[in-house]
Amino acid sequence: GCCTSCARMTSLAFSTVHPFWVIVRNDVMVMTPWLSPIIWNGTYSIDILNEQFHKRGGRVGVTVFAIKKYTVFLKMFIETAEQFFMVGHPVNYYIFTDRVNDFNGSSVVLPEGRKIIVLEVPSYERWQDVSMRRMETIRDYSQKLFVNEVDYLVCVDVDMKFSDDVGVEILSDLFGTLHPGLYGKARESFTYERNPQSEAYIPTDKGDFYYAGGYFGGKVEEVYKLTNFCHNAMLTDKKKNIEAVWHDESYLNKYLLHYKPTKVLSPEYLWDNSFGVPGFLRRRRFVAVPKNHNEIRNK
Ligand code: 2GW
Ligand code: MN
Repeated sequence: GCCTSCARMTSLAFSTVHPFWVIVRNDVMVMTPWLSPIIWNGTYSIDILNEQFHKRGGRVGVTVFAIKKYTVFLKMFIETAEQFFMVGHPVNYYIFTDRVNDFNGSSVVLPEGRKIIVLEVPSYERWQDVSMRRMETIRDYSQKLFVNEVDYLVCVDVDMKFSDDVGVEILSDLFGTLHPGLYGKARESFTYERNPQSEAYIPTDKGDFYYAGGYFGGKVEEVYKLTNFCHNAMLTDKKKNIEAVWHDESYLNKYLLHYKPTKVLSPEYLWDNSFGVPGFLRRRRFVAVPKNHNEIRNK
């Protein structure tokens, strides 16, 4: 705690005096100016949230893309997700790949209610297209598949592993995640697209947060709207021979500036150990797997 009275309040709250959880983080922002919670360890009770979610019978889908050599990341991703992701809740893993034979789903045994669905997609020559076309694919499958099977979608990068709990506390109509590299940095230094001709353009005096391309989600209908916007914006730019500086991430940031997320995930949910472990980071729930860029990125 910051002072003795905070410390006392905390211990009182956890004793018998008051039944409610007390939000005790004073080192980080726990709410946006538009009153969406920012999710950090210590700001919620997972027991209450699990009970609520269970009563409503929510279903969660995860989308992950493993194109070309990126199939090597799937095993670690799934195995650690089974340890930490939405434990005790139904989950559909939607694995999009061009190498359906690379992933032997039978090697991972999933408990009832959790399953892997492998979906074949074309691979693009340019890696920028591999990354950006995820928006189009998620949009299309939202309409033709996800909407019939799940309530929420969690759309993430595959070059990652879970190392601590990620549960229903992240779920909301529309959520984005604070990029670990730009957390706490000045708005002017955010790597938004700065070309006014681009659909992803954000001027230097605008922008709430810098959100990460590798972790967003929400209700299927909201994810449909987000991915539809991003894909169409990319196509409009492409006609003008423009490609935003950080590809899909730039368009995502533009969308979330105008359609404010109803929850924001702290960098606990998307960390890279090359940034060290700052004091505010009490948990590292989902971390980047170091990759040999030359080896993995060249076909
Ligand atoms: C190949 C060469 C160079 C870069 C990416 C790829 C590649 C990516 C690939 O051969 N196969 C593949 O399946 N991918 C998918 O795209 C995979 O799901 C991967 O996690 C995702 C993004 O590529 P990644 O993880 O190598 O790039 P990061 O970690 O720098 O991603 C951030 O920036 C991207 C835009 O440049 C995206 O916004 C991404 O969501 C961000 O996390
Ligand atoms: Mn990545």
